[in-house]
Amino acid sequence: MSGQRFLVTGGAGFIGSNFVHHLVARTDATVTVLDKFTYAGNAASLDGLPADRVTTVRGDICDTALVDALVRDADVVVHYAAESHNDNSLRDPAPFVATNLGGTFALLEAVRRHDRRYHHISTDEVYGDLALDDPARFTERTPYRPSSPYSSTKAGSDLLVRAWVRSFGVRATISNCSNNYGPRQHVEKFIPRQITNVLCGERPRLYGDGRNVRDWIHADDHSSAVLRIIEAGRIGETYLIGADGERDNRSVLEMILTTMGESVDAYDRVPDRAGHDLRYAIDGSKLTRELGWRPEHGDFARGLRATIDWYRENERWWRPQKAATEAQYRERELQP
Ligand code: NAD
Ligand code: TDX
Repeated sequence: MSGQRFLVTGGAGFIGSNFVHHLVARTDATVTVLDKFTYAGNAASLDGLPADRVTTVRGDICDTALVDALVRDADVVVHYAAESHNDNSLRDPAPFVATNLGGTFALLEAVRRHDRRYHHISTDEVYGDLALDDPARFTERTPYRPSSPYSSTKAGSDLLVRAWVRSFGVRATISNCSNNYGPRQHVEKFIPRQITNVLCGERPRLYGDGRNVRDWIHADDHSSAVLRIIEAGRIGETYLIGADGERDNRSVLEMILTTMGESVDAYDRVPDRAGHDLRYAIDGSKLTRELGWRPEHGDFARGLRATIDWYRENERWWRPQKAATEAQYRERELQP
């Protein structure tokens, strides 16, 4: 792994930027970030990184000429770039199809041409959802059953990767991770939305009855798992990444409120998300068994406190996005 050149797509987003920081801290790799800087990309997320090791290119993963040149100059490609928000995909699926499917296709063709190692970042949402009272969890063998435009385009992108491995011998691995939390997550997402609502004096918003369960993992743990897979994962394999962090949305919201010194019921219930997945749950035992990976941030209450502190201390990072994000949510709440 020494001295390798990484191309990280979506490296100005929440999880991609976490991985770039992780890579710089834990390896001697050099990194090129390819990011379109959509509403979700934030240059400040890459602040403090050494200029002699990290280069940022503003561009689209659907731009085949640009992608070809950048892939040619890399040893390893790690593909994070995506349209990532379910609610947005319900309002306008078009960019999800273009970026998540078209962009992955462009990258796969380039890694095929140049025979580069490729790691594909995906989500547990490709497996659909589980019943609240079902003891089952997702494994690498669970059939694909995505629900939303977002998750169906991620599922399609995973299938492209599998086909390129089998048909063209592309050296790829795939990881499907559960819900991430931590610093630098866009304020459209559940946890940062509620934290910043409280900081702005706005009431948090819970969809439906709040019984939906998400399996939370700290973004630092996601990054260490991805690096481990790149170092030691078997080509062609899929690895699920999770940290046994199942919690229902209402409990998470109540934890945010109490941690921030608010009354436990100081939130509003708003109309449910269309097609809202009930429960996600990851069985991550393959990754532990095969590659010896374990999460280091298993204490959710502690991770949440640190995340709340980060949003308190980094208002300059999130404030510019807050008003526009909430304006879009207000439109959604007004829809019949
Ligand atoms: P994000 O929305 O915070 O960041 C996405 C980044 O991709 C942004 O910087 C954006 O500018 C960039 N981007 C979007 N379209 C692009 C394009 N056409 N070309 C180049 N760059 C483009 O997303 P995130 O939450 O950091 O998610 C990153 C990846 O991890 C996604 O592939 C997502 O499916 C996956 N994932 C996310 C979670 C989660 O909980 N957030 C969980 C599992 C997997
Ligand atoms: O205001 C809200 N109120 C609310 O109750 C918002 C924004 C969300 N929710 C609920 C919906 C979900 O059940 O909270 C849960 C989490 O919502 P999101 O943060 O939108 O995440 P989710 O839809 O679970 O998808 C996330 O995890 C899997 C990421 O956005 C995806 O990119 C990832 O693949």
